[in-house]
Amino acid sequence: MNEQQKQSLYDNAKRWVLEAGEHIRTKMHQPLVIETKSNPDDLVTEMDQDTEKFFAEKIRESYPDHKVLGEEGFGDDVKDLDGVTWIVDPIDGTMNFVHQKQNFAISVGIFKDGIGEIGFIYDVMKDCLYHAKRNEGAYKNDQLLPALANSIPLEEAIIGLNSTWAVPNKKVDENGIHRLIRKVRGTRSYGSAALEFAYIAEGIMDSYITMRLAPWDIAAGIVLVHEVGGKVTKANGEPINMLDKQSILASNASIHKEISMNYISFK
Ligand code: 2AM
Ligand code: CA
Ligand code: CA
Ligand code: CA
Repeated sequence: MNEQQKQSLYDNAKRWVLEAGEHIRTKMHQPLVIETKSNPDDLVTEMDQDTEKFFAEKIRESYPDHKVLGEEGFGDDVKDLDGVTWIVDPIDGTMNFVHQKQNFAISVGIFKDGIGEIGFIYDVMKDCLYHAKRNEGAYKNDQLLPALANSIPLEEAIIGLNSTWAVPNKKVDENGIHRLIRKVRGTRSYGSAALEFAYIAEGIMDSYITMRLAPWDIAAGIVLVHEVGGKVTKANGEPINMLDKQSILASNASIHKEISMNYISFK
């Protein structure tokens, strides 16, 4: 992919992300069909499905040789990341979408031969677009995001966690997580993995630790966080497998190593 092709891919993806967001906003107050998936709290709506269909159609029409990996099953059965793959979460934070009508995002990551090239995280109700191209910096709307500070002590960090950590869990060394919670300045839980990644890229949160995320939860976020010098790994520091689900530690570099080495032992 040359620079011009990359720019045109980026421009099309951006247009579709904004168009999908606009569509969601106009339909926001219409009644929703809500179903559940793996458990009663795992929600999906027609809007998740329609938005993913919208992306799959646009991508297939313009880029028949690209692959689509999406949460709701309208993409392809992706077995490898050879060539160009669009990794799409049509609505990240569906529970927020349903209950709060805000605090959800469209997340689109474009990978080439396994490397994250382009990322979009669109906070639909705030009309705020986080975007990045590899080696060209990350932006919040028109504002270039500065490189993350490299010397934040853990005592002054804010970390994103969810309630998984407050209940007993066989896999988790609660001791480590509890020590970490006592050590840091504060914790947050936003309910959208994509937005938590965006906040790390923006430098308003220092780490995000979570149990089990899928490729579409993290694809765009990885591109953004890398562009500002942050690190994304499995919770114990091992490299991510972009075709699988896994725990995640996304963080500015200053505390990434300390957290993965001294506080977390699970995969
Ligand atoms: P989703 O809204 O696209 O499903 C919630 O803390 C975050 O975890 C959201 O980003 C949510 O994405 C993600 N998540 C991943 N797997 C989930 C599951 N099985 N149930 C609920 N949220 C899940
Ligand atoms: Ca979901
Ligand atoms: Ca998601
Ligand atoms: Ca989703």
